[in-house]
Amino acid sequence: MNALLETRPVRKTTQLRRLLESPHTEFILEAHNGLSARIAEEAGFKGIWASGLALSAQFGVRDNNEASWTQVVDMLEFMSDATTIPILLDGDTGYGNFNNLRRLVQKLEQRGIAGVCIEDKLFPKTNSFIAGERQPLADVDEFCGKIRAGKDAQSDPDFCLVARVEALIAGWGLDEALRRAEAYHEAGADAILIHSKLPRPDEVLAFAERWAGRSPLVIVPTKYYSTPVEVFREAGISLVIWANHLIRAAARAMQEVAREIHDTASLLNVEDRIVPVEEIFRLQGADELAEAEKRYFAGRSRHTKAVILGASRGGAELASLTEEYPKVMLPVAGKPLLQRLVETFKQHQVNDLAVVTGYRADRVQVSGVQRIENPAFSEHGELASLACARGAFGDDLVVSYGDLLIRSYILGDLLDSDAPLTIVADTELPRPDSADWRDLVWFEPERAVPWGHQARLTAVQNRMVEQPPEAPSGRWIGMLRAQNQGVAWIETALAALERRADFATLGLPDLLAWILDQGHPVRVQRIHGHWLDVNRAEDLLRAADFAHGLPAEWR
Ligand code: SPV
Ligand code: MG
Repeated sequence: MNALLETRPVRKTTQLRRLLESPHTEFILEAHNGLSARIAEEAGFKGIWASGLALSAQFGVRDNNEASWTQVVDMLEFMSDATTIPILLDGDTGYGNFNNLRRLVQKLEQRGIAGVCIEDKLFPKTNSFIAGERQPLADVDEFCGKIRAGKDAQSDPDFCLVARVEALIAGWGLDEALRRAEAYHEAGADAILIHSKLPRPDEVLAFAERWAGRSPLVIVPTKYYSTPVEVFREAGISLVIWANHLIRAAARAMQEVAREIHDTASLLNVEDRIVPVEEIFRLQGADELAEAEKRYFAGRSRHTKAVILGASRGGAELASLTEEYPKVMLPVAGKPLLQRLVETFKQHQVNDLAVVTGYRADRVQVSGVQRIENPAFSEHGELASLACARGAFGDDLVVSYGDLLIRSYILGDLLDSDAPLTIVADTELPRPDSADWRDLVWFEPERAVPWGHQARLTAVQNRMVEQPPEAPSGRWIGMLRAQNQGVAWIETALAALERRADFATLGLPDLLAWILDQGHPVRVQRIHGHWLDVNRAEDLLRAADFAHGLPAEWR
């Protein structure tokens, strides 16, 4: 069939049949587990030899049918799942008589294995390179019955059964090898594997000449490896099996690295010789899972980042407490404020956290949080600190003042918002003569449901100087969430405001005001208490009560 006309992926059985029947000499490589199978495919091989030697070796047992056939088949399933190329199983003697082979063929088909090779020895077999001449051969008629049973058991017409002739290995000579091959061919084998343990290909080439293309011929040049493949091509060999080279490569690499780590008690010498863990992730297909999570697992796959502003020392009222520490590291009931906020984020699976530091940056120590320094914090307002954290923005971002304590549901609701930009505002207003009379917001119900929690921001002010025509609707608590275009609005606003001469004096409300001016909708998530910030020494006591869950008067 013309490959260009094929729309569906070619079945693995068909791929293997094509390799065997190809007019060219083809090559397949040994693999022994899912990872090595994928590596073989990535290297460009069109097929895999599931070697009995290598499979038993990776289990740490001998090539004497010590691993059960179901253990082999379980491993084959991982290998098949990890690859798109056909796998030819080295099925030893078929793990029993004709009946065992029938069941094996059915199970192999069910697990996506394209073919099986069986050898004319007796169960339990021994590797051909271990005293091969002493190994008994199967009775030809019995072996032919096994072949016929295997062929009758397959349901996919392209599943391949390769009959392996061990007569040369056992020292029975060329004529016996040919007699057996002819019988197996007659019994229905799709190909003949002629095996030899000589360091030169002579007997295999002699066999090929006399076989004269009666059926595809397969060889395993482990011992006569120095033969140029051109020789095999000229001899009309259909399939060459590189039968054990990944397990041997892995063993050497593991021995060297294990010894090095043990002897030096250090990883320094090995790090550059081994693949990075990211390469392991790639081989495992981690990217595909990340893509699938986007498609199928929307809620959980959200990757929200958070930027916490913690550069300032805190106001004059905290001066005596903040000689050594910035405000965010002040202890509340024995734990720094920032630590409490970080734990709230982590409760909601927001684990990608950055804190902008400035004053006593060295004292900001909270594990699992990236620190971004704003060296000019003393001349700068919060907006400049936010600009320092630009590199930590993703397409889903929470920005928060660092001195906040909130009940966890507030962040949970914020993370549920589907608006591009959402701020949290308390509808309870501070006293106009207090230091908290700032970050004031005006909003109106977003939908015609006056009792709903969602509202639409209409105005925002850093600090109100004049009495406004309308009383503020609430106070922004200093936490916002932006998603996708909302993050773009913030980035654009930062870029525009940075050009202003007074940039250093601006706060986050100025950013929100700029975004509102552009006509972008900003959602307000309304709350009523359940949070506090720390501006004065007595706030720390209230914060301790809050942290302990005591029903305190917070404002
Ligand atoms: C295997 O790879 O397990 C084989 C080939 O059977 S050989 O080890 O050369 O016999
Ligand atoms: Mg084998």
